[in-house]
Amino acid sequence: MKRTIGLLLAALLLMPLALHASAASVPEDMILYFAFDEASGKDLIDGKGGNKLTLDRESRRVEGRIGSGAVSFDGSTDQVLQTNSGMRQDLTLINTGNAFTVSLWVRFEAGQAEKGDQTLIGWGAATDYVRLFVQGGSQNLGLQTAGGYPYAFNHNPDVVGEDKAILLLDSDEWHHIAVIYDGAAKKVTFLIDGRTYEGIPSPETDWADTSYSIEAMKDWFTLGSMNDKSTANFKGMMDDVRVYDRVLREEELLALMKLGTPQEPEPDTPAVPETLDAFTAALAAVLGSGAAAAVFRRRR
Ligand SMILES: [Ca+2]
Repeated sequence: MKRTIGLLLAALLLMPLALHASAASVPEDMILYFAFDEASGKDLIDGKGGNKLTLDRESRRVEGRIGSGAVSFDGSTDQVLQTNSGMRQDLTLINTGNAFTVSLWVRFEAGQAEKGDQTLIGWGAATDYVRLFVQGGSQNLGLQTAGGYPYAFNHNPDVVGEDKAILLLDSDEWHHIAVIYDGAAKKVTFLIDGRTYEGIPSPETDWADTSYSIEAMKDWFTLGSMNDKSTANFKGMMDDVRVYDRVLREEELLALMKLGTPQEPEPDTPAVPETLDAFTAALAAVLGSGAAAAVFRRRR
């Protein structure tokens, strides 16, 4: 009986370890996850599994906004991070007939407001692509497919004022960006630092008649540039890129935004004893010293 109590207590004491392990798992509905937290090297591993990007040079690794690492882009035409090598070929990444959510952290270099288009993420080939970018002309955050439509911005590009995306982003500080595409409603929503902006389609846009499908990594998945690597390059830093195959709820996106901020310690979490003596002492605190000693006499 006492041995049973001891084993039960041991299981209870070890529970925090088990809970911690499950909390670290990657959600099923996430289809890509690049944390950029590898200690060194050029490989960028997809935490969801099965995919890999490659840095053109290791020095692009910088201090992370979430976790230990992030990657930097210099905005030039010949030193752009991207590759499709090592990517799974069976992955339906973006299909505008369905739903998807992209979440990432970016840090634009200040003074880049006059730069042309800056692509954050691109999918697909030169003639069949979707990209998330800041447009040079309107200076707003946008989602675009080849041919210019469907094409949506975080608000009407004719609007001027403090809501211009580039004014929010062009600041040498980290910002959280999300784009949510609701395939059923044919609706695009952008979030910048937790604030919602409805996507305003361009006049010729008809999402309802369009079902762009980037079925696989047959061509390109790029970070910081268009598919051909040489145009619309991003200048700044990027971290924690996540792609989901559904619409994320607002509270889920706000939780992603809070990642990396200092967390309050969990109250009254029992410490896990590292030695048998410490374990005996912990057991004695619950059972009394005589009962604890009896448990270990039997085990020894
Ligand atoms: Ca990171």
